[in-house]
Amino acid sequence: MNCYGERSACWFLAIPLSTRHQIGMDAQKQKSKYSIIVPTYNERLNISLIIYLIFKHFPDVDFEVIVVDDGSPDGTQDIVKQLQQVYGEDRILLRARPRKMGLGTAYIYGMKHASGNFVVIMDADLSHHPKYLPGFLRKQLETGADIVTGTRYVKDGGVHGWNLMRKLTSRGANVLAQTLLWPGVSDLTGSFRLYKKSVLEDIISCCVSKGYVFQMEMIVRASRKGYHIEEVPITFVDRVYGSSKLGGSEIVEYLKGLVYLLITT
Ligand SMILES: Nc1nc2c(ncn2[C@@H]2O[C@H](COP(=O)(O)OP(=O)(O)O)[C@@H](O)[C@H]2O)c(=O)[nH]1
Ligand SMILES: [Mg+2]
Repeated sequence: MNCYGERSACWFLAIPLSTRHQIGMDAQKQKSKYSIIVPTYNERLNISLIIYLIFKHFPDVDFEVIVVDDGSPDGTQDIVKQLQQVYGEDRILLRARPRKMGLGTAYIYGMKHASGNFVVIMDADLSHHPKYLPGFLRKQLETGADIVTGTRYVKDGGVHGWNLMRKLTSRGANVLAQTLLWPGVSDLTGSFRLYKKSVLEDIISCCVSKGYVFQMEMIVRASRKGYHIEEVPITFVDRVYGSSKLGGSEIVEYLKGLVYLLITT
């Protein structure tokens, strides 16, 4: 059949490739829904701002924010309930647990309530700035990646506001894991990531760790399974309000997790 018979297809082929690519990306963006999981423990002073910034930087995207709060004594949940009044209970979901049960299980719990086909995981304390979200999304649309992970350890990425000890701990943990595990990803201990939901479900089901090491286990297992992982540079800024929940016991857990991954992957 000639071009007149296939009018709509021919019309599309006449459009430059880059524009067609853009149209395809726009169409996929329109179809996609992003579930943003934000675990919280005592984030009363940060949660409003992070949600405001997510809405500001993700204006034309279909998304929901799932706050997984572990019974924060500072009343984080009261603030989330007020935010639900402002933004709607369909955009801000509060999924509370009775007590602090660790980050790994918080992600799993959040994911079970996610209705999107993509899941973003980010901290509540503004260390993961929502201004990077469009870049994560663009990278995924351009490459079709299964996972897009924020990285501090490439050009244009970085860390701001940490003291030398904390920088050394993070860098040391990352270098140690890189040397032992060879995952092909520059930032293993970061936790600002975008996943296809099906991929997240698959790797989560293989992960055993509970705390901070969970993020490292996920990316190492994803890499071993051959998933397509892309990186975008981010600057991690230390929290202004509240305090870190990373303590000595988490560091011990991290080292145990590293040895476990070395043996099992
Ligand atoms: N639901 C839940 N959230 C947690 C838990 N531990 C930490 N978080 C949250 O996870 C994110 C990262 O924790 P944070 O203390 O900032 O760790 P750091 O950035 O490594 O110092 C923050 O949003 C915390 O509120 C937990 O046990 N349960
Ligand atoms: Mg933090």
